[in-house]
Amino acid sequence: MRMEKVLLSLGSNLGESLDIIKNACNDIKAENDIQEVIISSYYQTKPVGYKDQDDFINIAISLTTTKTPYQMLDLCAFLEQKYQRVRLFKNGPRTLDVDIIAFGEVIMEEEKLILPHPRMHQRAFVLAPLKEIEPNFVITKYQKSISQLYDLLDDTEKQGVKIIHG
Ligand code: PH2
Ligand code: MG
Ligand code: MG
Repeated sequence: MRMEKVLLSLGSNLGESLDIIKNACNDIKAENDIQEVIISSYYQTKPVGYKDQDDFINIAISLTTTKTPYQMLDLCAFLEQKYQRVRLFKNGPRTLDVDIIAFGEVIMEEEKLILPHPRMHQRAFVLAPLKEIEPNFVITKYQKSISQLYDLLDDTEKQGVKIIHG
C-alpha cells in the first residue's frame, strides 16, 4: 500500500486546550497505520475570522500513513467527537479542530474534503507550526514550500502567532 506524507493542523480555544491537544496527539501516534509522527511546538494564536473569542492553541503534525484521504478525514472527525467538539458557530470557539492541510501531492475539491486545505496558504497559525517541522514540504498546488508560503504572509498575520511550551 502506498505511504503518503500528511500534514495536519490542530486548534483549540475552549476547555483544557493544552491537554486536549496533547491527548489527541497521543491518539494519532497510537494508530496502527500511522508512522513517523512529528509534532511541532505549541503556539498561542490570535483568532482569525471571528475576532471576539479567546486566543487559540495551535500545533502542526507531520506523519506518514497508508490511510486514504477519506480514512484520514474519518480519524479527524473521530478525534473531534472524542474531545466533545463544541462549535457554537462557523469560525467560533471550539474544543478541538483537526484539519488535513495536505495529503501528499493530492489535489481534490469534493464536498467533504478539499486538498490542500483551501485557506492554508493565508494562515500563520497553520504555517508557523508547519514551518518548524516541514519547511521543505512542497504544496504542489502552489509550487511553493511551506517555508516560502510562510515568508509570503503579511507581518500582521505573523505577529498574531507566538510560540509557547506546553
Ligand atoms: N480556526 C478557525 C478560525 N480561526 N484562528 C486561530 N488562531 N486558530 C485556529 O485554529 C482557527 C482560527 C477555523 O477552523
Ligand atoms: Mg479549521
Ligand atoms: Mg475543521
